[in-house]
Amino acid sequence: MKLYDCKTAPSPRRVRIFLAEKRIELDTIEVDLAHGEQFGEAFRKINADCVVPVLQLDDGQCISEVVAICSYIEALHPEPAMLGETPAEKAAVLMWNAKVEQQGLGAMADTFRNSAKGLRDKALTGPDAYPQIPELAERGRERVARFMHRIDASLAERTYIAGEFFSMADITALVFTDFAAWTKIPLPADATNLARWYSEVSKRPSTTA
Ligand SMILES: N[C@@H](CCC(=O)N[C@@H](CS)C(=O)NCC(=O)O)C(=O)O
Repeated sequence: MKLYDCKTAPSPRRVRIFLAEKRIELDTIEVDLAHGEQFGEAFRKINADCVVPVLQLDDGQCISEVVAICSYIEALHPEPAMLGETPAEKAAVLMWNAKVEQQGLGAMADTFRNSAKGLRDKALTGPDAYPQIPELAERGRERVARFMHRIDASLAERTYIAGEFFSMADITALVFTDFAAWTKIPLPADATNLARWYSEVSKRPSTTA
């Protein structure tokens, strides 16, 4: 198996942290997103959507989408469980992971991709050109701040994002929060539960993966 990766991008980082939590090492192939390698003929054969991560199995099958890759890895290596153990835990992890992806990372993507100078006609990932809409960048910043308050409120009731156990949902939320910090969107000053959680999960050795 090998992982098509990009060290600077948030989505493949989610898979690297997931693998590190499970102490799995995989061969990786760095895809140079900054220079457009994802749009070249060779990578399009790996993923026609032109995005990383992609896990390529030994028989050549390519699995894209972070959740699909992590589900495959969890099925092969169930311990430690990162997608929940009981049916209720599994549902909570997928539920929170989807919320963080859509409301957190999705809002961050709107903010970043609609304002970064190098992405002028690439406001959406993929092979097609989409011009930036500056209003979406502004709306994205507002949505990020709102969503941070939303997870702050839920973290008043539980230790981790999906319950009393560290999971895939925490990895997604950590990558979202780090991505926001990198684009100079800080944690809201009154989000004390989120700050407690962020400080705790940032200390995990897997986060440097
Ligand atoms: N929904 C996809 C998102 C993948 C994605 O957006 N990857 C970004 C890096 S974070 C990418 O490859 N971008 C290529 C580009 O910007 O052209 C997943 O879960 O894997």
